Amino acid sequence: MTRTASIARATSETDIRLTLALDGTGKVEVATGVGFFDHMLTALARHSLMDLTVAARGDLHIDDHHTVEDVGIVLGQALRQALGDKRGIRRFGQCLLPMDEALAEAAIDISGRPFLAWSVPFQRPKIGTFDTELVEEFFRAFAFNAGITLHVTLKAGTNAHHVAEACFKAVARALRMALETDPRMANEIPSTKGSLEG
Ligand SMILES: [Mn+2]
Repeated sequence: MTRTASIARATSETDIRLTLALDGTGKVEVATGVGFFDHMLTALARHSLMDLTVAARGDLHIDDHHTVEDVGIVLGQALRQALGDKRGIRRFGQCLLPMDEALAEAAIDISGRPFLAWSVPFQRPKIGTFDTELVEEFFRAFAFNAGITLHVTLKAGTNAHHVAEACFKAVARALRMALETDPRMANEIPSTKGSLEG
């Protein structure tokens, strides 16, 4: 069984095509028109070892908001689809990730219950032209559409580029752990309820 998904989504604000393979090698091809966001999606794929392609055309003449949020929606939908009934996965994952002065912690439960606990203060509103508040928007859209519980907490950090990047890498590493199959649980759904459908 291959854990992959391919989704196309078009609205009046964005047009997104995305493919995802959970058991990949971190192969990435992303073009969203938002440079810093491409940099973050690349980090997310590389460090989760998911293969990811994203081609997005959004209403960037307004700002980056719709594009970033909608890629989060589609990536979440793709993750949910690729996971199927979640048989055999580790389900939980966590990572404490340093990047120079920044230290970000991510904890994930592939629970079927969407939740985002976000505690990441940015000291600057912008990274280049990118609004730092969009990092939270992305992860909320991702968590809610994937149906996962996601906690991200910043332990230290002042440089906004480092803070954002540490968050993406921490989530990537936590995801990698949670998505992995557990040989001791090969055909089991890791829930006492017998379902992780939410
Ligand atoms: Mn960087």
